[in-house]
Amino acid sequence: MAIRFPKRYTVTAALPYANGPLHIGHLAGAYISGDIFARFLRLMKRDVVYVCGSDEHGAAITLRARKEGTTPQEIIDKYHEQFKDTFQRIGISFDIYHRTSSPLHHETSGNFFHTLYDKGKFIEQEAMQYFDKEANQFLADRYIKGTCPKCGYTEAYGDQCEKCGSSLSPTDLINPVSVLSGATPELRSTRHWYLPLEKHSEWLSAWLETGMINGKQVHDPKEWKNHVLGQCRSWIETGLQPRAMTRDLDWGVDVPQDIEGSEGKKLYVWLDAPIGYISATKQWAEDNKKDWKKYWQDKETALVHFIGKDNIVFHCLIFPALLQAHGGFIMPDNVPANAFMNLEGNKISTSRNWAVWVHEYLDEFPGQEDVLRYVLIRNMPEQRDSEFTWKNFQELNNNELVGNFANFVNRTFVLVHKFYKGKVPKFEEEQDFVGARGPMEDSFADAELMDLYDVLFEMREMIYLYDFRGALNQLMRISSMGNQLLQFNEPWKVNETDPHRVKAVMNCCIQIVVALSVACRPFMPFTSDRMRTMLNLPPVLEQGELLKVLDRLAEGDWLVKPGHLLGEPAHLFSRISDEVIQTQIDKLHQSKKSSEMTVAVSDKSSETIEFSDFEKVELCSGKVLEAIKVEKADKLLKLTIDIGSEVRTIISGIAMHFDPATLVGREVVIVKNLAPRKLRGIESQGMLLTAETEDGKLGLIAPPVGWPVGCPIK
Ligand code: B3M
Ligand code: ZN
Repeated sequence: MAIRFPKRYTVTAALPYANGPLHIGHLAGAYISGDIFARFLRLMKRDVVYVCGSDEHGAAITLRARKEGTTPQEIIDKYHEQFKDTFQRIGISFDIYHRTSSPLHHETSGNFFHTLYDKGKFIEQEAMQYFDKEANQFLADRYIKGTCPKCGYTEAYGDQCEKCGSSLSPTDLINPVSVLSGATPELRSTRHWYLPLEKHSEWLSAWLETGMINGKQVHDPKEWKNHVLGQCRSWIETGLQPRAMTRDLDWGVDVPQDIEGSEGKKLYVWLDAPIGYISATKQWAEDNKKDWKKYWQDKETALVHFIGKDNIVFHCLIFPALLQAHGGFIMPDNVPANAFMNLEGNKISTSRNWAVWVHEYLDEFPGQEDVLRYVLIRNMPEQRDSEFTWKNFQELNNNELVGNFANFVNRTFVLVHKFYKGKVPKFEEEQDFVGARGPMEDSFADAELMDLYDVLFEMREMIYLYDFRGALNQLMRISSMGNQLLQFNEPWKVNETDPHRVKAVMNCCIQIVVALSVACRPFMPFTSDRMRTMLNLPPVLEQGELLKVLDRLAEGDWLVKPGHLLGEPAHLFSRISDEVIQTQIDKLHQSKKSSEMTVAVSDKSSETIEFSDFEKVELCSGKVLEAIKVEKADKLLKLTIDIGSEVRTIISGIAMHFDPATLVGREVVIVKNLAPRKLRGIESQGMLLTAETEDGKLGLIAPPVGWPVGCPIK
C-alpha cells in the first residue's frame, strides 16, 4: 500500500466524558493510539496537532452530579483537572487538552448550529417524547431506561443498549422508566431540529467505500480497518434515520437565542462534542500563533480520529454529515477505531468497579508508566476485543522489557564502561567481522546498520498504516538483534583475544541503543528520556529525530561518533514479583465485591414495591398461534397469541433464542394490561414472560401443562 504524504495532520482522540476516572480501557481505546501516531509524526518532522479535551455536556454529566448530590459544574471541574493530570502523568502528549464548557466552544458550536440552520439543513419537527411528570423533564438518551427490543436486556438506555451495542431511541424501549424518578413516563409533544441523515446516506456510503467525494479521491479505503467499515456498512444498510440535534435540557450548549423556539433547548451532546475538536484546535492555534483553518479546511490536511468502537457511527457518519452540511471542512482521512479491551475475562465496567484506574496505577507503580503503555500496546484491541490480565502484565514486563530490552541496553553500557571507560570505541571499518548471522560479504558493521535501517523502515510503514502492535514488534526486534549480536560474539569472553572485533561489536551495539532511544519514543516516551540521559545525548524533542536516524542509516553514517562519552547505566525496567501482581488481582476482586454490595443494598431499597403495585399487573396464560421474524430486526419475533377472550399480537425480543417454528403451540404467560407500544411499526399488545440466566440463556415461562388459555395468573 502506498503511503501518502499529506501536508499536515489533525489528530484527535475522543473527548472523554468528565464523569468518572480514566481506566486502562480508555487508554487502550483512543489515547495511546493517538499518542503513538502524533509522537511518530513529530519524529518524522511532519506538521501535526494532537487535540483532545473533556466532554462536559450530556446526561453523562448531569446524572453523575445527581448521583453524587452535587452540581454538574463541580463534577466537570473535578474530572477535567483529574484527566489533565492523569493524561500528563501517563505521557499522552496532547498539544492541547481543552474543554467543552469553555466559552470558545460554546461560541463555536453555537455558530456551527446556526450555519446549518441558516442553510436549511435541519428539519424542524414536532414529535412525541417521553416526559417525566414528577421530575418535570423530557427524558432523552440516558435519562430513560427499559428493556432492549433487540436483545431483551432490561437495563438498556434510551440511546443505546450496552449489552448488545444497538443504538436505540427512547421509544424503542420496552417498559420504559425514568432514571430520575423511577416513574413510568408519559408521551408529550415537543419540537426539535433533526438532521435528515437518510438524505446523506448515498454520498456517505460512496465516500466510505471508494474514498471519493465530489469526484475527488480524498482517502484510500484500503487503509481503513475492516471492522470500522463493516460497522458503517451495517448502519447504512439498516437505513439511516433523521436524528434530533437538540434536547430539552438545562445543561449544555444553548441553541442560539435568535432562533425561534430556541428557549429551553440545548444542542445534542453528540453534535457539540465533535465540534469540540475544532474549538480545541482554535484555542491551540490562538495560543501558538497558528491558523486553525489550515488544520480543518485545507484539503492537504489529513484528519484522523482515534476513538473506541462505540463511537464509530458518530465519527464516520454523523459528524462527517454535519461537516459536509456545514461546508468548508475536510472529511476524516481515517478513523482507526479500536475495539474494547477486557480485564481478567470480563468487560471493564465503571459501575461494577471492574477496572484498573490509571491514576491509581500511577500512584502504585511510580516510574513504571511505560510498562503499562507497553502492555496496553502489545494487547491493543486494534482489530478485535482483547484482554488485559495482571499475569500477562507481569510476563511481558519480565520477559520482554526486562529480559530483552533492558537487558540489551544494560549489557551494552556495562561492557562499554568496562572495556573503554564509557567511550564509544573506534574500530577499523574495512575489517570484516562475523556478524550476528555468521560470516557475510559486506563489512559487518555496514550490514548491521542496514538491518537496523530495514527494521526501522518497516516500523515506520506500520505506524503510517495504524498497525501499532506490529510496529512495537519491530521495535522489539531491534533489541533482539542487539542481544543476538552480543550473544553471538560474546565480547566478555573474547575481548582479550579479539579486541578489534569487540570494538566493532560494541560500537554497533551503541548505535542500536541510540536508534532505540529515538524509535521507542512513540511507545515509551519516559524510557526514551532515560536512555538519552544514559547516553549523554540531548533529549528527543520530537522534531524530526526519527527521520534523521533513518537518513543517517541510509547513508551508512553513525548515529553517534566514536569517542563520545556515555553517562552511567541505569536500570530501565525491573522485574515485577508475584506478590505485587497478586495484590493487584486481590484488589480488583475486592473492589468489585464492595461495589456489588452497595449496588445490592441500593437496588433493594429502590426496587421494593407495594402489594398494590404488584396487583396492578395482570398476567394470564395463552397459546402461541403463529411466530414470525420481524423484518430488519434480528432479535424481534412477532407472536400471535390466543388468550381466550381475544387474540393478541406481541413483539418480543427473543428471536436469537428460539426458532419461530418451534414456538407455535407453546403455552406462555403474558402481561395483559401493558400499554400497547409500537415496535418497528407493529403494535405490541402485551409482553411475554421469560426467565434468563446470567450467561444469557433464555426460557419461556409456562402455565401448568394443559390448562386452558386465558387463565388469570396471580
Ligand atoms: N464523550 C463518548 C465516550 O466517551 C464521548 C466521546 C466524544 S468524542 C467527540 O465514549
Ligand atoms: Zn440490547
